[in-house]
Amino acid sequence: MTREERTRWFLHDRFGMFIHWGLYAIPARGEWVKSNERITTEAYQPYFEEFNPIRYNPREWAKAAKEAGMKYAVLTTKHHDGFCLFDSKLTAYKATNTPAGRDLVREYVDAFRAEGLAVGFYYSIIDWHHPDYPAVGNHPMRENEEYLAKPVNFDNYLDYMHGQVRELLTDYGKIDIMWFDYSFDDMTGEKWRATELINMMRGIQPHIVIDNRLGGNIKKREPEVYAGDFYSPEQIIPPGGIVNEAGEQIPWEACITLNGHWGYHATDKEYKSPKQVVRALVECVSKNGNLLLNVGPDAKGEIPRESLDILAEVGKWMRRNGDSVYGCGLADRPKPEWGRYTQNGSKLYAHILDRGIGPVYFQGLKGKVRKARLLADGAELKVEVPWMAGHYGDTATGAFISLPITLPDDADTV
Ligand code: JFZ
Repeated sequence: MTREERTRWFLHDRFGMFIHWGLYAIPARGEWVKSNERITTEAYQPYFEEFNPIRYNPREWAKAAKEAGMKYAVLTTKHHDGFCLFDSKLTAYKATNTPAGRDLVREYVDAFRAEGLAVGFYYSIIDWHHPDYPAVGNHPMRENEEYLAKPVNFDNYLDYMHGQVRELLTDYGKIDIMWFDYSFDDMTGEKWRATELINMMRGIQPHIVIDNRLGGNIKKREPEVYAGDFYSPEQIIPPGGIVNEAGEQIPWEACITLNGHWGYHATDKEYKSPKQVVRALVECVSKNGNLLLNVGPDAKGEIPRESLDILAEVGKWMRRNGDSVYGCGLADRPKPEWGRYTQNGSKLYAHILDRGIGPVYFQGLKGKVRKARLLADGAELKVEVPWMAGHYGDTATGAFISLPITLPDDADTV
């Protein structure tokens, strides 16, 4: 399969749920807490012995994602702390050995598939727990000098890492996305035996869409086999979208948190508004990208109320305006001053983000608008040229569309 064939559904669906969940939900200070606070493996162990998400019901998570208009999800199967949410045969450091006593990944896959969403796995190639992962970069998982001096056999770790990826792609049915995280400095590409890894993966699930964090350069005309299927900007929407060396659009997905943390953080209440989320999604699609919006469930297994409320509001907008997102992408015209265009074939969607006064001006569309409708309620919109327009030289090629004075509360898409 070509990258274009693999990513066709991904570029159509545009909007996914990222889920960062693990032992770090107990300290509730984000997923990097072990590293940031130099917590030793010994001091982190009580979280393992205590982990028991009694209210974990991934069907509720899947319904919240579906109601928000999301079409796929990506769950952390193992984050940097090395704790596995799945029943790996290669380690005892897994959810089935905690009081939870269950394969949390299997329940996630079953629940999201049951709600009709595509299913993805996040997998950290960095591992602060495995004895043969070295202390490199800013990953001080070796807590003391004696531990730092201990020699490691990195190939043993790579056998473990490859083996777990094989487990994930063999034991849980059809998986749609593999979201690796992350290469850094010289720890990239073949340092992970990435070609061998990708070839193994494609042998098991040839259709699977893979991110670009194994390394390589996805922007090359001929990228490495492990450079991935999509570019993965984080906490930012790339100003001009993402193109390769030849100027060709390449698939990308911006991953963004709802507050300031990926993993559950009990006191971070700085959440983005539903309107900010909708605008971020529209901006991504207008630049031919996807949005992977994160939730960080708590130690009991529940998505924070604030996140659920935002997702519900976004879902209201998506139910009335989703046609301007799904199957849409970069428009064949420059960004207008009042907002963003998205386009699907001959249908042009105008997202009026900064309305101004009077009719909205559409540069270059004179005589080209067959009909205009407010997407939220289907109301007809008048295409008309205001009598003063003749006096403005730059309107010779434009069209003016008049909008109702009061738009339906969530309708700003024409
Ligand atoms: C990584 C993780 O460390 C983080 O916890 C979260 O899972 C996020 C989605 O991915 O964050 C990164 C990855 C790479 C860089 C910075 C943060 N980088 O290359 O600077």
